[in-house]
Amino acid sequence: MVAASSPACMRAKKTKAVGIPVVDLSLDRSVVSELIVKACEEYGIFKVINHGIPWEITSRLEGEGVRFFGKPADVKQRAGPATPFGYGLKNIGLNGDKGELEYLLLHTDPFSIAERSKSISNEPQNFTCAANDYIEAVKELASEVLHLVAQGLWIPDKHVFSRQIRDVQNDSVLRINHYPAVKNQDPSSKVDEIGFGEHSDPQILTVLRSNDVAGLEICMNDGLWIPVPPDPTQFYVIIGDALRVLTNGKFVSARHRALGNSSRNSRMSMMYFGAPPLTASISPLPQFVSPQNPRLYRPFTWGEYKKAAYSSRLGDCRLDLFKLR
Ligand code: GA4
Repeated sequence: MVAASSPACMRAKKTKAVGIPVVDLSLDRSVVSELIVKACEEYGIFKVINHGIPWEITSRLEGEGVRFFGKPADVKQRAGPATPFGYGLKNIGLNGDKGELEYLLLHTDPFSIAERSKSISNEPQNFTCAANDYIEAVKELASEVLHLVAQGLWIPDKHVFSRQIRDVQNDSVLRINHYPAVKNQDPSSKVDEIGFGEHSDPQILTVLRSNDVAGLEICMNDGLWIPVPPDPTQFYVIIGDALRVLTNGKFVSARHRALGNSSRNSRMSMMYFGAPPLTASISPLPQFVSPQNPRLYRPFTWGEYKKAAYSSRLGDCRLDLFKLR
């Protein structure tokens, strides 16, 4: 059940049929960059189509996920607990948050992936390759989106955002969430359960892909939740807190959640969270600060923000700790 003490956004029951913006990456770059900036300002989420990521790359990692989550509970536990990396069951983060899911949370560094693969797969090499190929592909997509963001914001240095996630020391993570299917029970009984509670992502941006089972919702400014329709062949980009700060609040970091799975099919989503190195400074870029638009956040490092995130509860507004006004 949704707790009475949960944030207003989470208590809102109504949903409305508003479309999440769709951005066709094959269109003219200047048109695309404008569409992306508008979507980042208004929604903090958009869907990308014609993204160029081969289906084979996505389906290979999905296959590895299905194989892993299909294993007996005691075998999966060998890849856990997720503190924070590894296999997690219902526990989220380090401060008592719970959700109706199981997941794998992995640092994207190839060495960490290779190490973790040993407890995830009987053929670790296959998991390692599938994860590394997927990470490379979505990182390219994220970089391309960040180039377009810079272009749409008229920033001459098109690498200003992308270099953060491309740095060899980047702190990006990969998450595979599995929301089990409802078996032999009234599907309506799961409706009020939360799969993964309301939160914003701390990183720069998230690239999300799910199978065709619904569940993801986004919170609009007016507190209404809107469903994000699943589309297995496409990707959603979600703006994170770090990019919100870099743009001095021009972009919104979308608050989102996953409902408990009420379907007879299990839901699986894969998220790449693009993050800078721990020592990177996260501070509003000078372009976004003026007497009319005073600086909203004090400078901090990604390491500091990550520490604040892991000391907080999922639904907390972590950015408030760094706000100046
Ligand atoms: C939300 C976004 C990513 O899934 C994540 C999550 C992380 C975790 O599951 O370990 C956190 C959550 C996320 C934000 C607040 C802290 C940390 C759980 C939690 C309660 C991997 C991330 O980077 O931050």
